[in-house]
Amino acid sequence: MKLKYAFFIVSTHLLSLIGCQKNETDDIETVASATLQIVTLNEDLSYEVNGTEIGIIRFTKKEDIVSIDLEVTHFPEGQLSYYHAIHIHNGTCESPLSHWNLGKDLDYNFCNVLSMDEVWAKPKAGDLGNIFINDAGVGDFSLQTDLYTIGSNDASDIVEKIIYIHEVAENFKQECFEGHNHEHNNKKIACGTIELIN
Ligand SMILES: [Cu+2]
Repeated sequence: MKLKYAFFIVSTHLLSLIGCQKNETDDIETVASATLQIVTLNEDLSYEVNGTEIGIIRFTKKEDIVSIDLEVTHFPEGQLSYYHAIHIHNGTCESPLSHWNLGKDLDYNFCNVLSMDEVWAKPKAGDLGNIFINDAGVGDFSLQTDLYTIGSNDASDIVEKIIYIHEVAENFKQECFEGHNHEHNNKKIACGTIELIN
């Protein structure tokens, strides 16, 4: 009888342990990522993704917040020791289209839209910011936002959008406050397609 009771205690304890673990996995964030590869411009103005990986960007969603972490480890020579703009674009790496703007047309401006209770301060929803790449070709960038979702299949979903890292930095704040029309020709360096992981 005693032994049976002990077994009961142990097994309920085990069950509650399993229960705990399950609760933790229920909490598990949705994750997406893109591997960034160097692109070259073709004569017909399409791009070729050349297979040289320079880094990875991860998107992790927990509750309503998406954390973005970009790690660059092998930026190409000749582009080092300065800042580079990072954008989310529509289209494909081979045929990139305009900046992704959360399903809104490009006239819609996100400068004063709130992200995490602070103004986004960048014209397009797909304007992530600038990453500093050091002289070893290494850099990282991170950002959190409640504007994006992962795998929701609606206008805020970043899955299947593309990430582009450009040659030079952009002054997003100035673009916001001077009625600036975003018509840069900022050379494209590396691209990746955002894919759902779980
Ligand atoms: Cu871009």
